[in-house]
Amino acid sequence: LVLESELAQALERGEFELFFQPQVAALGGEQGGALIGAEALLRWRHPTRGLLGPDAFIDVAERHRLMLKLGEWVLRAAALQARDWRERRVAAVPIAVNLSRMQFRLEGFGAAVARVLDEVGIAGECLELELTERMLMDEIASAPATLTALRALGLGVSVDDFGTGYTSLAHLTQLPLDKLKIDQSFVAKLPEDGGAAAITRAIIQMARGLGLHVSAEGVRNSAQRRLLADWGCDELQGELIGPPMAAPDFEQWLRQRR
Ligand code: G
Ligand code: G
Ligand code: MN
Ligand code: NA
Repeated sequence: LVLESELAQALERGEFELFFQPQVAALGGEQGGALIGAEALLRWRHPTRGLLGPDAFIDVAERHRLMLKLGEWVLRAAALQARDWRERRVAAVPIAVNLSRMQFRLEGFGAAVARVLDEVGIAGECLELELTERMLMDEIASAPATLTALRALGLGVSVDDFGTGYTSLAHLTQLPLDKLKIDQSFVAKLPEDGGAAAITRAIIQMARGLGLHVSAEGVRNSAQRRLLADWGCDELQGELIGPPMAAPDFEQWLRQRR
């Protein structure tokens, strides 16, 4: 059990870190094509319990206002990493940041993002934001304006875990979005499961019809990669390509791949 006060203290002590999972073009070799992005995934280097993933603490942070502070830390850390990778010519790809519902609900969230970009000195194109269907539908009244403001800053907006929520398709066509990320539960059942295959193909077709990019998460084997590429999926993410890694390991992964 984690307490809010422990999280606040961890933030002050600098115990949070971002890991990065590569996102690559679906077309290319056995492990996909060119690097086109990296997803930032939050970790807590706990002094006694080791490396903790978000499942161990996000819910607690969400129940308190600490998630706003933590979310802003993540945004700034991702922005700093994007700047560092550009400056050192490691990679000039956007870093995708997972938003919490509390951040997305915040009035003036667009302005808060603009402030971080300005402070760090990067363009909006250096970041992408991932939202869940649930977050979009819960804030359907304010979502169009918020998304429009974010995209005006140059940020890409993706719908995470797509296919598991309850996005009204009517709303989907109206919202200014850039990308759908097919939930890994569907990808995990490929290639055997006919139902998962039908849903995956339908999402890819729909995304293309709506002019959205489409990415598949949790790609673990080459049969999955081949099917997704054949079906027209643009991007891949998953263990087959690379796991979430600390920044130095990500850089090493990238060097070895070239
Ligand atoms: O690596 P993985 O265990 O990191 O992530 C588990 C869940 O935690 C995923 O659903 C992911 O979207 C979420 N998550 C990871 N990093 C962050 C973050 O920085 N902020 C928020 N709000 N959620 C995150
Ligand atoms: O933000 P999102 O809910 O998409 O979080 C992605 C989660 O999926 C993270 O916890 C990440 O560590 C995990 N993950 C990434 N690639 C794979 C994979 O190939 N297989 C499985 N099972 N999990 C993965
Ligand atoms: Mn995500
Ligand atoms: Na996801």
